[in-house]
Amino acid sequence: MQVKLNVVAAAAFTLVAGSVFAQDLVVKIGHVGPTSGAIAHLGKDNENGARMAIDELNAKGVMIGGKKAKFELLAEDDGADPKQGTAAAQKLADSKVNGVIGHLNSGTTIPASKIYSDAGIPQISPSATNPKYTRQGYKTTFRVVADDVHLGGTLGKYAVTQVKGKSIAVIDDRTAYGQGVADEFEKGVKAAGGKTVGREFTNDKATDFTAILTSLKAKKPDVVFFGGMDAVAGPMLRQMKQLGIDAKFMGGDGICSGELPKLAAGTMADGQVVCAEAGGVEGEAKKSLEDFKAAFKKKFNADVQIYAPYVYDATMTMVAAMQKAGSADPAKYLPELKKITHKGVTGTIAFDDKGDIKNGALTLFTYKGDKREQIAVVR
Ligand code: ABU
Repeated sequence: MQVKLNVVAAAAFTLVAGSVFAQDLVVKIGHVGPTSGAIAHLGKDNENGARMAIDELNAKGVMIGGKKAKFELLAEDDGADPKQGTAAAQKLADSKVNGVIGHLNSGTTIPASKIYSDAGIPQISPSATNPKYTRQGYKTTFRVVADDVHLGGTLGKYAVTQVKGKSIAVIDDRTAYGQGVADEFEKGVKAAGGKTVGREFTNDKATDFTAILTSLKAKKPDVVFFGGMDAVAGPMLRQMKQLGIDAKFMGGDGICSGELPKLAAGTMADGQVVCAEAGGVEGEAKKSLEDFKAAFKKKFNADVQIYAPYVYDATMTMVAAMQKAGSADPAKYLPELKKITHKGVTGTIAFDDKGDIKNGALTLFTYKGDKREQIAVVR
């Protein structure tokens, strides 16, 4: 008799639980970044930004079209490799994700964007800065940071007018990002009336720069610009010191991480490095960003590297569009995403016709000791 009652009770529970679950709306958000390899620290930073948003949304109990949304994060590792990037994109498209936040690198984001476009899946990159990403004519591509035209051009001008560089050397890692931002930097230097004295290249896995640095040393540079990521910039700074190259070192957002001093193993002089994050806030808006960074540290026991707040904002922006549309169906919320204005921790997010952030900012930083210090926010 007792057994029979238990069976009836279990069936009733299943029915009740089933009806509750039937009213929920499962929303799958894909995230892709390199969580393995040399820049895994940046990939994990990004992924944790997405995790932070998803956990908050689930705790809040967000309603979409009258249903309680249950958000699932489908996190993929692309190893910063274009082939792995497209494989991850295909996997997410096959899983019928409602949207994608990523990828981190331009070299993976651009080829992956075709897959998402073909599948009609909205994609917001929180960190890929190569301009081509949003200039392919796809309706599904968005980015919440400034692009390399803005980033490289501003840094090029800054190298001439503020750093007072007279003989500027340029190195890039031949990736979509590194080469692109270095090209824009050179254009910026020339537009400001400055002079570049040499251009060398390496790759994103290199560890020995003796040959290219020796060649540049002969040209007596007072500024070296590197288009690439922090995992390569750190050892490059170490070897510049070993070779006695006493020059300022500049780079874009890829080197502008919290990890750079560690990667350079204490060889960075105070104020030697100048880099820029492709976003930023000023005045009262800084409080939200500082609060985010404190909450991130509490949750993950790690400092923000660069782009976790932008990933968080990208995720929140996508979900805000779903709420406005009353649907997580990509075809229904995409028009809302195009016209959204979302107040995030990194500032106000709204997109232009291409999907680029409107009125994007840059934040210039230097390092004192092992701490990144803000120089200025520029637009
Ligand atoms: N924007 C720097 C790192 C990511 C990328 O664009 O490749």
